[in-house]
Amino acid sequence: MKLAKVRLADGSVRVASVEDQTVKLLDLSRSATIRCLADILNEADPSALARSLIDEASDPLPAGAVRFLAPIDSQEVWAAGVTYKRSQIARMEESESGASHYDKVYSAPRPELFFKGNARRTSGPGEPVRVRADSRWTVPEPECTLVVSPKGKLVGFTIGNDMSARDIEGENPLYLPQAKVYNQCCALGPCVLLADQPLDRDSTKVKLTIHRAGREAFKGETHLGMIVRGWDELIGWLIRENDIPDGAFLLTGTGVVPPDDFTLEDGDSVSIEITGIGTLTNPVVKAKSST
Ligand code: DO4
Ligand code: MG
Repeated sequence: MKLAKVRLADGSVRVASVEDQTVKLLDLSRSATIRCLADILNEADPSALARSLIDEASDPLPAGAVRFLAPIDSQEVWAAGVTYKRSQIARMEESESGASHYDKVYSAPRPELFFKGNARRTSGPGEPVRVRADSRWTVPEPECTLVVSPKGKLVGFTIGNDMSARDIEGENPLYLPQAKVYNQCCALGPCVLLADQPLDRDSTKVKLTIHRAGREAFKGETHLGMIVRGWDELIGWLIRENDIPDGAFLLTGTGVVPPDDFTLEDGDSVSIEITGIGTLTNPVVKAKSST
């Protein structure tokens, strides 16, 4: 079952189930305690609860009749890094001073985890993702994203874009937070595939396509079987001495890296498709540098 946050033509925001391009609205007023999508995701059995809240009185809608929003409420967004060999190699090349850190973290027991943002910094489908005005080299990172409950349970999967200023990160590893966390630095969506339908990692593809002026500027793909870490392993490290009272989204790292002479430009369009979840597409914005 897939759940989403959607905006209807009248402007109202609703939680919905999505199946075969058909959207069924949920009626949250039937529950005294459920106010948003996160409340459903954080319950013991999100599928059963969502099914019980489907509003049979309202007609199912075609997916094209609603606007999909980022499926986030008050959760934090975290990200894992260097979980694919491809990312380890790219990072070692980009950073002379930090190369050995990237080499070690790929195989160390403790993964790289960093805070990526919150709802305010996160774009939904169709909303812009940003290239920092002070970056000359920024790429999207297409990442399978775990939806984690406050108790650390894997409750679902969505698609994430971990926008990354590779020049800022490469100049000095201590600049990582600025390379990774800024306005519109992350995109999530279009829906959450509930985890009671587990993803088969080897057959789940992650595809990245970047369009520029109507033409394909980059295309690449990987599959989840290439990730060196397990989902429970990553979540276990995330919640170690670190409460997530509202739950969290955990991006699991990138295995698709455009060539080093490629940077996103204002007006590009980034699409990330993950088998079984859907496609997340965002336009790219970059303000002119004031420096
Ligand atoms: O170490 C820098 C970030 C790595 C990352 O974001 C990734 O591998 O996806
Ligand atoms: Mg990443």
